[in-house]
Amino acid sequence: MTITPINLRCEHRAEVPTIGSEAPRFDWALEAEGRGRSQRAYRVLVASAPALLAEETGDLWDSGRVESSRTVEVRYDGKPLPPASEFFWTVQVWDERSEASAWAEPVSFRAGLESWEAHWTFPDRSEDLLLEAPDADGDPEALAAIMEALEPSSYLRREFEVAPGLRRATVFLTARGLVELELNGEKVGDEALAPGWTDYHKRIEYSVHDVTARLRSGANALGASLGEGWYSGFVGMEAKDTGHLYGNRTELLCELHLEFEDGRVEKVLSGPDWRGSVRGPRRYSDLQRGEREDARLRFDGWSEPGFDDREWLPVESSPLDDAALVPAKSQPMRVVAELRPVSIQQQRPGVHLVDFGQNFSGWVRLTATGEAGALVRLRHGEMLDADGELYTENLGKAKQVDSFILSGRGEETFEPRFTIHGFRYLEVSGLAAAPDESAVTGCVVHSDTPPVGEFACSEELVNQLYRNLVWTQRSNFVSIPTDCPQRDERLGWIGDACLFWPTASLNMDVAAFFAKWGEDILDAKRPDGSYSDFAPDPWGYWNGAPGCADGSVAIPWIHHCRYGDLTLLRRHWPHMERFMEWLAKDNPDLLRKRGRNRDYGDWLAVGEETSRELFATAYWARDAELMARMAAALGLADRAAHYEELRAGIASAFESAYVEPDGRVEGDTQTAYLFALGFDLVSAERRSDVGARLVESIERRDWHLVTGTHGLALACPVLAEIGRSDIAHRLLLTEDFPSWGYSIRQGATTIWERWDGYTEERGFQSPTMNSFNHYALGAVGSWLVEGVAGIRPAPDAVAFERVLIEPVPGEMSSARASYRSTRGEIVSDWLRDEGRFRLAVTIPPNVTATVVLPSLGGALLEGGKEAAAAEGVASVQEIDGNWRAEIGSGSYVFESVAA
Ligand code: RAM
Repeated sequence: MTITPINLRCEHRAEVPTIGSEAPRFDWALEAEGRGRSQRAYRVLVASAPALLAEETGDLWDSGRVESSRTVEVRYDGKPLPPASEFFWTVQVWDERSEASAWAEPVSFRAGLESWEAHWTFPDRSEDLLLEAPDADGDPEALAAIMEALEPSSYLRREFEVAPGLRRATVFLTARGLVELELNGEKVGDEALAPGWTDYHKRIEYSVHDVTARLRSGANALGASLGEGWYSGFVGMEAKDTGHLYGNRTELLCELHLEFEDGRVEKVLSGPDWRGSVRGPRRYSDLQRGEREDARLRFDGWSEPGFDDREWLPVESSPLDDAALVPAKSQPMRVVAELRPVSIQQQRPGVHLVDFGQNFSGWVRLTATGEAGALVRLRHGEMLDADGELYTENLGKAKQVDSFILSGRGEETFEPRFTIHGFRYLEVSGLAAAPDESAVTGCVVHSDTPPVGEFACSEELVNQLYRNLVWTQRSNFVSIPTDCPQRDERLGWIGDACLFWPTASLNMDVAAFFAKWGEDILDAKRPDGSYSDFAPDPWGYWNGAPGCADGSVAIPWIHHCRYGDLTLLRRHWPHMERFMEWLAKDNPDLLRKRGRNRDYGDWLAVGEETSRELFATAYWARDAELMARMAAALGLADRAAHYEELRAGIASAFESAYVEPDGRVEGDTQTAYLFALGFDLVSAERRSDVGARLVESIERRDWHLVTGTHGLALACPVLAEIGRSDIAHRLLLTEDFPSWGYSIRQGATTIWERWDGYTEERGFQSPTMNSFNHYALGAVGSWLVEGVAGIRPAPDAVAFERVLIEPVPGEMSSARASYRSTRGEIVSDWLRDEGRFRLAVTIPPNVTATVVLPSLGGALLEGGKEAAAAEGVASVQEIDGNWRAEIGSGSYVFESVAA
């Protein structure tokens, strides 16, 4: 009967993270045979070498046996951790009978640099840059703009000697711009688009790589190539024609630390002794516009020792400035998957259309053969127009055109490095012959957040909806959570994110991802205490909008519920308090009448306009409710009382201002009812009238939702809560306009920005704002897992320490979801047929659950026997037509049978 600690993570990351200045936190999940298992005690060891752990010694920290069931946020409390070093840790636990587990497989983490000695380094650009006319997809205006802003990539190199006796070699790497580093002819690490997007004037992330195995005694070489990225390329729709948002020159910062057996440390630093060139193959690169490579200019062997760099130029370098250099907090971006074409068709002679069958973010790797100087052009788009041609009008200035110039030296492979596109279709032109299926690869690129959830049910339409929303998340979690991956916007809208976050965090482990983006949100905060509408915010002029800024309060709370992250709450708390003061300042009558700034309201509703004041006030009440809960979690009783009182005040102001005695809410819109109910803004005696009005408002639309993104996020949970889950199910299965099913019938493989992004009658919506890969309307995903499949945290449970398994089956015949929580895997898997409802449940050790399933008049069995007598089942009751069982950890198969 073993119990085993698994999934060891430090600062929410399984892969070797580099920590900042704070003492790191550890967590682990448990795996055990049998039922009702739990952890009674733990012991953590942290050591400077793995061999010490094998001897059960933690030279840096030995927590000793701690009598506690705690498995999340266990904070390091040992000797100071020396900078620029690697550490190893493991954990052992004792189960409920005090039997010890084996030690977990050790894992490691690193400490970052205390201070940098390297200099920002860039090639001398005094020479003619050999500017080249980029591909502007036939748009002269765009061409002029790109010409002005984009320059050839910088290449930098340096050789160095390594003496014998090397023990460890570590690279610390970042850039102003994007960087790829090569060592002795091969790329270091597998990251893409590093160092990602931050406000580079305030904070730049760096990555750390162990390269010990890649070095040899004697001559070695480093080579770095740089791209514009978010630092100096085109960003957002406000980039207009300028580019160069944070700076106009890309620069490298890099340190290679060589540690020798005798304790000596040598450093290879970016600085004046490097050589540089701007005459290399990458003629320009831009995240939105695309990239061009001229293979005739490839420098063979440039990152290997012995390369002839006499034509390369000296470099310039500059010392560090005030921007903080911090280790990357989140998983890096990577090529996470590869897609094969599902079809390749000739459009016209020399022009082929490739369909990858899936809308996604990334780029294409292409293998081609042809004459020297031949230009191969790759255009990327999400849709086809009525003539079957690539549709790119909705991209705005984000041209998404890559081009490759062949060297004529036989088969050549091209893969862009410093751009990213949102697309399903690729148009290739300039090839001598039709591309072979194996020559075209769709590289799926995003932040490598670990998948933790799965969902499937008996309705294929709903399964497609789920796949679409997962792909939309994958396409948009790219360094930050963007609204869309394709057009000239791609911004971290906090409103969209907070709607989707409950879903996002059930699909992927986004704990580390938000640890990073949360810092971007704080960097974008305004001096007056309000939050920006998106982050990072390079322009600094949109802030405080209802439903947007409020997300900065909601997301930390969601994280605490999912991951048990008090550190995150503490970090954000003072900022949230200031925001609440900012809200209160101009709204003494507790209605949010002023300070609404851009005031987007219930964004993109079709045919119903919800009062913006009502909308804003509802969010304020919700903020106050979450603030009260967070204050309680932080042990701030006074603040909790303050915010409870504020919430009650706003709710009653809301009710008197907007709710009539018969339950009619101002405007009579679906969203007004959903807010009143979902944010608990009407008194108990009016709830059922308001609920009835909500139902009427949906019936009036022939059982369709016409809300915008904010109303939609509440629809299914609220309908289920008022006892009308039948309507929630009906919405899931609707196929005519407006509905998720409608977009699926039009072939959607991701969630659309707008219900009417494309309609059979009108065709495409206005190209100025029409994305087919926007997650906000995918916020229904959490209800698929929590409602249909029925996996929910119990009220007030931290990191799923107590779970409620309560499926909402509707007319479906089966559904299954799993969620790999920080504590371990949770599964709910139900099926019904004649006279029987079967529910298989898995609950991880240390967790208890309440299981609720329909009573069919007969008995409740578990494993074929009476459930109440089953091992691990603490109690069984029949209440209001449902069975309710309290259980401990383990796997169970319940069956509710007819009389
Ligand atoms: C659009 C974005 C985003 C939305 C804002 C208000 O530009 O695409 O989805 O939240 O506007």
